[in-house]
Formats: sequence, C-alpha cells, structure tokens
Amino acid sequence: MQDAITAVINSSDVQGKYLDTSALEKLKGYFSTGELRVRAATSISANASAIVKEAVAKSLLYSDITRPGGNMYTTRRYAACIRDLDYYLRYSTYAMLAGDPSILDERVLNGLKETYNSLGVPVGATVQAIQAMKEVTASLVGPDAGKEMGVYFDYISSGLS
Ligand SMILES: CCC1=C(C)/C(=C/C2=NC(=C\c3[nH]c(/C=C4\NC(=O)[C@H](C)[C@H]4CC)c(C)c3CCC(=O)O)/C(CCC(=O)O)=C2C)NC1=O
Repeated sequence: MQDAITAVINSSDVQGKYLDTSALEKLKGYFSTGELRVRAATSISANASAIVKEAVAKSLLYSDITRPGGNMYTTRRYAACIRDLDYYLRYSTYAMLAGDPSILDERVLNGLKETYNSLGVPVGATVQAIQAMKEVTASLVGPDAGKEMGVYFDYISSGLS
C-alpha cells in the first residue's frame, strides 16, 4: 500500500533527486487537507451502517435484484451484498485518508471482477449501489470531503466495469 507521501518520495527517489516544486506542492495539498480527511473518516465510521442502508434503499431495494431469481434474493446473498458495500465504504475511507488508491487495487479489486462474473453478481447494479453510496456519503461529509471520497468510489466502479 502506498500513500500520498510515499508516492511523492518514491518518484523523487527513482530520479535520485530532492523533492522538486511540483512534488512539494503535492505534499502541501495533502497536508493542508489532513484535518478534512480525518474529520470525514470520523463521521463515516460513526455512520457506516446508515450510509450502506440508505444507499441500498436508493439503488437496489424493491428492484428485480431482491426478488426470486435476483442475485440479492435469499438472506445469505442479501447479507453478502451489504457486506461487500461495507467493504467498499471502508476501503474507500482508507484510500481517502492515504490520499492514494493503491490499497484498493491490492485488497479490493484484485480478482474481484472474475469472482463476480463466476458467481453471477451483476456488476452494473453493484456500480449503481457504489454511486448511491457516493451521494449519501457526500451529503454526510460535505462537498469537499465528498469529492475526495468520490475519487475512490469512482476508482472501484471503473475497476469493476
Ligand atoms: C475486502 C475485499 C473483498 C471483497 C470486495 C469481496 C467480495 C465478494 N463478494 C462475494 C459474493 C457476493 N457479492 C454479492 C453482491 C451483490 N449482489 C447483488 O445483486 C448486488 C448488486 C451486490 C451488492 C451491491 C452477492 C449477492 C454475493 C454472493 C453470491 C453468491 O454466493 O451467490 C464474494 C464471494 C465469496 C462470498 O460469498 O463471500 C466475494 C469474494 N470479498 C472480499 O474479501
């Protein structure tokens, strides 16, 4: 896993240089949003189950997916879906704190599409639910932190598509 600081340091190290102006600007941007990131992570963790629940209500409930024959039908599969959404929320929060998406590649997206395809989990509906979670999260944490979280929700969405 990488974060905004190691990303900048690694790329300077590869060139054998001290941090240049653009590297320092990146770090400045990251440090100046530190408070915002921590505050957002605090309210997301305090409201995680409500966020997931509202996103499911907005995107999946009472659709064909929750009826017999749908991939969320049966309590076991419904619970697996809710659990997956909670993974996406938690790992997006980690990535937002780190200011870097690499943790998503390593721990979430690696092999996920293949797993979904082999189990018949619909990717389109999953992406809709992730996008609903993005909206619900933004309304909780406000536009600036919401935009930053959105980067990682979108990262998962495009990694799945
Ligand atoms: C931390 C990283 C991580 C991820 C991301 C993860 C995902 C993941 N989701 C799974 C299943 C599943 N995922 C879903 C999800 C859904 N079905 C729908 O119709 C909805 C659109 C959607 C929810 C948004 C369902 C229903 C299953 C169970 C499918 C089945 O067993 O038939 C499985 C198969 C094994 C299992 O059932 O637990 C994995 C590995 N596991 C992990 O360890």
